[in-house]
Amino acid sequence: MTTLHFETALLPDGWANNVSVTVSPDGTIGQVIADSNPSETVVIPGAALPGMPNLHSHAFQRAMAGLGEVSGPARDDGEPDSFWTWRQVMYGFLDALTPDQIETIAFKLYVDMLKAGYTSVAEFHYVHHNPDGAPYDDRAETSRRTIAAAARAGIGITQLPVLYNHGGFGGQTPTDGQRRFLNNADGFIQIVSALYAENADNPHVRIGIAPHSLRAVTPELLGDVINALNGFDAKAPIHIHIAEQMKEVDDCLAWSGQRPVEWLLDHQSVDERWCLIHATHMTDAETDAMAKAGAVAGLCPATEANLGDGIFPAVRFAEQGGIWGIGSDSHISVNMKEELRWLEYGQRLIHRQRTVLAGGAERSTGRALYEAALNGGTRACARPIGVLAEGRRADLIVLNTENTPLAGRSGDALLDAWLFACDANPVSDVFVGGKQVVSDGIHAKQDKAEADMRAVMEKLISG
Ligand code: NGQ
Ligand code: ZN
Repeated sequence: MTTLHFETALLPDGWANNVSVTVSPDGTIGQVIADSNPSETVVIPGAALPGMPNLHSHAFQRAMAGLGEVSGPARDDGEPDSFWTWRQVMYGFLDALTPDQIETIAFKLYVDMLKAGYTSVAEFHYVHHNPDGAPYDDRAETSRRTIAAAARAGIGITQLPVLYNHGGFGGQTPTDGQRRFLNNADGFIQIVSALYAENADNPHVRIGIAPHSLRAVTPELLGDVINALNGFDAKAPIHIHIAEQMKEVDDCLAWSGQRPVEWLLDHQSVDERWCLIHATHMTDAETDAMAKAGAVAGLCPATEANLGDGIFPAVRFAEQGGIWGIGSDSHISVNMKEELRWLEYGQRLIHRQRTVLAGGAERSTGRALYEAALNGGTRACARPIGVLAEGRRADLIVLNTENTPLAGRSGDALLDAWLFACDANPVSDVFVGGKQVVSDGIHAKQDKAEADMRAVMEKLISG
């Protein structure tokens, strides 16, 4: 049992000073005591907060961040650059990516996530096969590499192997660019069962599944795989991309007569184990029904802006009691404040109001955003995280409060200053399962991660 002492910390019922947190050898919090007066122990200066879950990641995309910003050739059909043209660039990027490279990119990304204050990640993992599209000898090869990268970096992971078998609604034939993603039910369940067998007793790892989208599966395949999953774990998380683009909504209507969220709510028992990624384009009725179902909205504002998706109806969803969390998705940036700030700013711009997600009178917007994202991220990752309390993982971050704009502030004002007014990253220390992985802003393996990543990027660009 080790004990950590913090000058100040955000506990479930608010801020407290002189907080001691005991951590058992397996990384779980024992006791949390406020106003304790440690004598011989080191008190960690700054403000401690639960570490943030990053509920949506495609790790490999970090290596192409920024490469999709050049406008494409003017096209005969007059279609502008869009999500769909970006997706072609992304598919091209997968032509040669090796398992070693996949692991190196994820390792560097996860080191950067920890430094940014994310202490766990839900990896929506869909590059399963080799560049020809044939499975590796070990079908779970690239999934294992991702879990290994998380272990090396020291971040908790919810690994979500992706079910992907079709190129569009109604079981359309996949395109060549999708060849590395494809599995039928049997091949997919082999991956899931291998991952369950290996990670059953590891408190840092949780396994779930991610049907990629309603475009990539048929209703039958979706049902079969969820039934099989329930044989392993009837509470395992299920994540799916949904209603991100208007073309997707239109194609779903043409296929089924229903919109994507409407279809899903009607055909699956969507509840708290589900995380609907993006869910950007919903009617009011869909928004209310999704909130009522308890599914988490997996919001990725930086990526959604980058890809030109649209703006999620966050105000209505929150008013209906909807639960949401944040992810950095394509990793166009790895910066928690961008996700939370842009979520709030998008809503301010639409509604022409301020403090729109504060959730009531005289509440700090920063605190409300941070706690909502902790809550949704915890549900989506399906691990005992997100709160500094007995029985949860000892995953926490410490903000350096010595420099402006945090200096001289306390309590919620620290969160408002960080999320709205900080340009530098004030995260100084990060603990995962009670183990310190970032000290004074430095991750012990950051130089190795940077050197290896640079070598991969040079190779990928030179071909
Ligand atoms: C993805 N990304 O799987 O990486 C997707 C694009 C698709 C986002 N949805 C591909 N942001 O949805 O077909
Ligand atoms: Zn995604």
